[in-house]
Amino acid sequence: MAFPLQILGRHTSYNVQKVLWLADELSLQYQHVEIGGRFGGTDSEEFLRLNPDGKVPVLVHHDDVIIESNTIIRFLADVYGNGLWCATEPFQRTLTDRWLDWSIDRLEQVFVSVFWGFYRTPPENRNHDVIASAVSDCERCLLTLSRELGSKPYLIAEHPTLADIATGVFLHRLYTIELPVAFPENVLHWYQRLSSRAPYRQWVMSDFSELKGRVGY
Ligand SMILES: N[C@@H](CCC(=O)N[C@@H](CS)C(=O)NCC(=O)O)C(=O)O
Repeated sequence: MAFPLQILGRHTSYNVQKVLWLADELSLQYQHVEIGGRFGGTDSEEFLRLNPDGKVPVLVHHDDVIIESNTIIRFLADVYGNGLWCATEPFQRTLTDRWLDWSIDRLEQVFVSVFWGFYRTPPENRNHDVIASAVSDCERCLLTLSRELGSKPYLIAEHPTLADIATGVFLHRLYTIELPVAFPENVLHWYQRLSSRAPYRQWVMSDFSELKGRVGY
């Protein structure tokens, strides 16, 4: 029998990690299928029928197909989260939504410049000026997060929400890619708090070394 909940996508993708992290926080039963990257499969007709963009993650929930990582985590939080991961009241909801938007519009952009420019590019092809400028951009984003964290344990509440998932998924790689990226104290403590959560350790802190020097998917 097909699983009512399937998560499709390689676990080394930070976008897939957001979904796996939340699914485990919610103690959901699901089937995880590794697709994309070295596993291939994103250009098959079957997969393109699920996501015409050929990207992971994809969530199959009964007969519904949901794509885009932030849309998927919003959906899971709405259906299974009991209001803990994302509020339903319109104003309260903006407090998580704006971090989800910011994570794509700002943090992911600068993270990708560092991660692809440095980690996924072979040393002889790296452009050090571009990398240095991308690291400064990342550090500015970490300062933004630091200001929001203030003395709070998580971004918008005393407990983690979707805001922490959409942004916190980038921290581990930024902290461990052998390139000095300055972590403000608040952000470091937040990263340590996230690291104490089993789903973060299992998915976000998983080995990503197969991506080193790998310029294609
Ligand atoms: N905005 C999309 C981006 C999806 C995306 O670019 N996924 C990448 C992995 S992070 C992908 O599918 N790459 C092709 C592959 O892994 O084969 C989302 O948030 O889900």
